[in-house]
Amino acid sequence: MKITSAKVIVTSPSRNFVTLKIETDEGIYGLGDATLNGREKAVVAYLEEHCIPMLIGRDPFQIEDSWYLFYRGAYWRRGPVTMTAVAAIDVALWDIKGKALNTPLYNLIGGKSREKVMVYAHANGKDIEATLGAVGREIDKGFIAVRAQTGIPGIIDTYGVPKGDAPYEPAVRGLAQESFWETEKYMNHVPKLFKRLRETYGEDVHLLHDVHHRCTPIEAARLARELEPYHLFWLEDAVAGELQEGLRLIRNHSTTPIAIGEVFNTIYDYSALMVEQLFDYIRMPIGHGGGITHLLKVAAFGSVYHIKTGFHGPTDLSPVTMAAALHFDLAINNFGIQEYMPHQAIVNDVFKINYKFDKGYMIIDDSPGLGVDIDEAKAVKYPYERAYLPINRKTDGTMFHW
Ligand code: EZ4
Ligand code: CO
Repeated sequence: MKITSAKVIVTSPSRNFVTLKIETDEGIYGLGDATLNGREKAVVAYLEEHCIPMLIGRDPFQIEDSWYLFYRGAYWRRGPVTMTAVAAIDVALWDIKGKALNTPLYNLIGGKSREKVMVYAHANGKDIEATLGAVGREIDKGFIAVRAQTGIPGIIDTYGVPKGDAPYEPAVRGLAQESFWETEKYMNHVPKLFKRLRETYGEDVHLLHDVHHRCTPIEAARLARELEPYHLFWLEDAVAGELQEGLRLIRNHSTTPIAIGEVFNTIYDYSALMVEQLFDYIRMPIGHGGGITHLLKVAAFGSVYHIKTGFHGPTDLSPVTMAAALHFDLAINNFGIQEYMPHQAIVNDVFKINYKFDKGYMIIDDSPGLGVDIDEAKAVKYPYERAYLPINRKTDGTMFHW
């Protein structure tokens, strides 16, 4: 089999998605997700200018060699743009192989280790009362794990809480909007939310929280310690992703489990953290971390240290990444949990999906390959629209982490 062509499809049903489609001389094609929220066109250019010309004529079954061609064969390696492009190529090749061998992807990477994938929902509200209600609604839908984010008195807007009634969506069309932040108010408020959540919903529901990179190491250590009585499933991105050493301070002060890595893109962002066992859950998604080939290595390395996966699954990853993640989550032993932020219904006008939510878990059918398809005629009905993630300032104007 040979790769005869490849193209990048950009579509925006409610939000932008970038999809790589690789075609072969046997009529089989594969899909990869190349969406990098707010920087979509950078990945489009990287794929079109630098990767697609090198793909033509290659054997799509040589996935490992292709991975190293696009990773090691680029002198300027690593980084989110590059690794999102590498991921899209890698996932599309696995999709082709599954279709050619007429078997679901999970069978190519070890076979099923479980029948269904535990997922967590998002719940948020403008204050503690509203967040309590939102968590209750997710539990009523059947979720057994819920991430809770709440508005903070005295802070205009908070990560994870939408301004109006629309579902939370991180990127907004147009240029970057400004938000404002005060860590002190946040740190005093969040433990009150989790106290109320445990009083209201008991010990059994898994509760998660995302700090979204906003604490210094000593602040994060205090927060993790103050949340300890509420037994979180995890505290996510308690310090900024690039500050690996910061996790040591959290560990020294708390037993709250730590998740990190949604902005990481290779094993080299994690290796010291794993060996020193400074965190518990790998967040790097297949779509941004070099694809299935690389995540298999990251997960295997983590398994040595009893670290589990908990892949990022926001709306800014397309159904192609969600399906790839679900196959992966089914197959590996050290799966922990999968984030599930449902796409708006209009996304299904462009993408045909093969997974569904069922009582706290996701299940996926046994279509060959990934099992997700894209309708190119529908995709052109939703042209790209520039969108940005917000920027964040302290209330005195200092540029801060978003
Ligand atoms: O802000 O995916 O855990 N989830 C998150 C997300 C990220 C967005 C950025 O594009 O932190 O909401
Ligand atoms: Co996050």
